[in-house]
Amino acid sequence: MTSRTIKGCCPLDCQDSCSWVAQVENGRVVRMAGAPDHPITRGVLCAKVRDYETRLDAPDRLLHPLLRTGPKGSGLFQRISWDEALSRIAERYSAIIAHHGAEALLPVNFAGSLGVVQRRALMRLFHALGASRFHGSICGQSGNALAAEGHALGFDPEEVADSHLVLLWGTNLLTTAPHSWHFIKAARERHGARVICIDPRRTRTAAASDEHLSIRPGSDAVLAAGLAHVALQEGLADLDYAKAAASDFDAFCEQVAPWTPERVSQLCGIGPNTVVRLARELTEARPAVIRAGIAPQQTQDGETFVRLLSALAILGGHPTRRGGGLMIETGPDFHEARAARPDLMPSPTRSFDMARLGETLTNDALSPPIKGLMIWGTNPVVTQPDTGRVRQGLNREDLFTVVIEHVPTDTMAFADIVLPSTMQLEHFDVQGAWGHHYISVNHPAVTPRGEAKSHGEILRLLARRMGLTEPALQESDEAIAAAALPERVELEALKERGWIKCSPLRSMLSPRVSLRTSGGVPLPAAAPSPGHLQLLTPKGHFFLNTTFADMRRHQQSAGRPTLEMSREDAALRGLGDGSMVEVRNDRGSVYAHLTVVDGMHHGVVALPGKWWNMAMAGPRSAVNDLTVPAWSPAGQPAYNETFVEILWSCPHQTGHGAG
Ligand SMILES: Nc1nc2c(c(=O)[nH]1)N[C@H]1C(S)=C(S)[C@@H](COP(=O)(O)OP(=O)(O)OC[C@H]3O[C@@H](n4cnc5c(=O)[nH]c(N)nc54)[C@H](O)[C@@H]3O)O[C@H]1N2
Ligand SMILES: Nc1nc2c(c(=O)[nH]1)N[C@H]1C(S)=C(S)[C@@H](COP(=O)(O)OP(=O)(O)OC[C@H]3O[C@@H](n4cnc5c(=O)[nH]c(N)nc54)[C@H](O)[C@@H]3O)O[C@H]1N2
Ligand code: SF4
Ligand SMILES: [Mo]
Repeated sequence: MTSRTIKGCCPLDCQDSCSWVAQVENGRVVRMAGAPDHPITRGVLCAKVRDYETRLDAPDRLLHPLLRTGPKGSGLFQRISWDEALSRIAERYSAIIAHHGAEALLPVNFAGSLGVVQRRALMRLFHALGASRFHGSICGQSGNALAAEGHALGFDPEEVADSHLVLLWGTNLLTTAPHSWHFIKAARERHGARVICIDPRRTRTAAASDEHLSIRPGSDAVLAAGLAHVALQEGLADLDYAKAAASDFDAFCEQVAPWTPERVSQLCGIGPNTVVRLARELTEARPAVIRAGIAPQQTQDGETFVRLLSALAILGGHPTRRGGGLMIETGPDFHEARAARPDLMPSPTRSFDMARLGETLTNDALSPPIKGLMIWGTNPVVTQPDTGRVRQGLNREDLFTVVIEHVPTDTMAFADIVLPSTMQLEHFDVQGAWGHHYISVNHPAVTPRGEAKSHGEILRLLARRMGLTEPALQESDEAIAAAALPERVELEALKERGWIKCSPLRSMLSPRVSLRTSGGVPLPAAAPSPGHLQLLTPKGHFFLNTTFADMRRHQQSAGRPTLEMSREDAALRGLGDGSMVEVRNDRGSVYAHLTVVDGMHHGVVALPGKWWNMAMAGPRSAVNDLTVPAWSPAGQPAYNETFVEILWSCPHQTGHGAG
């Protein structure tokens, strides 16, 4: 028996970017463990990934290229060879370019794999062809916009151990970035730091905190304005620092002046005394970290939310101390664009907001219209807002769609050609992170299952088939990965060591940022009628967005699609634990089992986990069938501004395939 251990890293869209060790015996991965000496991972993989090797041989794993044989969306395909798949793609893309120009092609990608080869390599092909591009994000786009203005949205999370107060603002860290808890625990032990969690739901993170403030969703900007009001009125703010850091400090003070604790309390559902106490704790801590999640950005006022949290961090002078400041996301010095090679574009091409795919694909006014797509690392039929319109677009007979995937997804069902992609245990890759400062390497542990190929290999094959001679389109996966490394990191050293900490250089001259919000302090979205409840769609503990929702073990761990409701709202409707309910609004309906929970803000329901339709034998449960087509000015989908009615539903009406 041969046995060896291989160093790799988790490619999923999670802030922890863990390093792992795969134990391989006789060509099979028999065990996975977190790298024991990695400062973030510390030997432990999460509840989703601890048996990641089982995904290699999942019963639904895509092993061969496929050609669609049934209507779009039906999921009917036949196996074809790579040779045929490449020829068909090359022919169709070439014909589209000949008739409509290269801008009729559009790549669509998100963060399904954070590996730079899996994520960016194929962009070289589209850039070289002169295809349309995409920008924006379905994740934290409000934060991205504020970071672009110069706001500091993160720092080395290991410094959190030196924080004296941890304010968790709309984040469920024990589910979504569980390893970050090491540093919160250390802050408690070293400095007696208090941990306060502001969340409409009593999550496992809220339960593990010292205090849970159950806030009305979307009223965070109001609360932040109230905290600033108290800090300024009581003379607690670090005025010297705030005046130096802000370009419009006086205007900001004027803006928050009307937000008295009493007024804030009426909108947020948090008592006025608590608002005052929180303001004092937050500004007096030396320092405090405001650790915010992505979910509270998911409103039409996402940018205002982030701006006000940045203002609170500045008012307390927190960024001047180790362990203090606003923390939403942070990453190592790593240059993904260099791997994507936008310089290969023959001339600047048009770009579409990736968070509005439905709109782009159904827009008759586009010239040229989008005629050819390639989708990888994202499952837009489940994760985009306005999924009805996404499906309508993907249903177009004149649209040629290639999907590269691991397993059949709701999106893959609309493909003309499907290409099987390697999983992280089967390919070489390198990645940055969005929650810490390590660059990680991933060595392949086993050879690819079936005929799966890495995206670097797909790039090289397709470029050759299309007759493209640009040398960058033939570079090896290692060369593509190396392009993203900063000058101070050698690929060979990274391959050897597994990870290298590479904090971004702190700019000595941070720009003065604007704290005043345009359009005032936004009020929370209101229900369209009294019976409606606000629907939150938080992350599931056992899924990574839509990934793993097809896996039996993960489904069993997650239970079933579940709607969380407060005791008060359930009693009002005569609903009890376990009732099958229809969650509906004028956009559609999904089904879930009700669970009555404590600590949930009244008027709010939550359906955790991105369940999808194809992976499930039962009724529809994909939440974005319900979410509103609304975006913030920067393009953040306002998933949270969705209101629904809840109806008791007879089991026989919702059996297999109903809805
Ligand atoms: N297990 C697991 N981990 C994940 C993911 C996953 O799917 N599963 N996804 C990854 C990704 S892509 C991301 S972006 C991150 C997201 O990480 P988080 O932002 O931490 O995740 P969410 O569960 O979306 O939201 C966190 C909390 O915000 C609360 N919330 C919702 N609306 C509001 C509001 O208006 N105000 C306040 N104060 N709180 C609100 C929700 O109740 C929820 O408990 O997690 C990553 N990690
Ligand atoms: N209602 C609602 N909608 C949301 C959210 C929400 O909280 N509520 N969250 C939003 C957020 S924060 C995010 S980040 C997005 C996530 O949206 P997506 O990125 O679309 O979701 P994922 O499930 O992460 O999709 C990853 C897909 O990539 C595939 N994949 C993974 N690795 C590879 C690979 O190596 N090669 C290929 N070819 N495919 C791979 C997986 O199999 C999976 O199908 O969803 C957004 N949508
Ligand atoms: S999903 Fe996150 S916590 Fe789990 S192994 Fe991957 S990086 Fe670590
Ligand atoms: Mo995300």
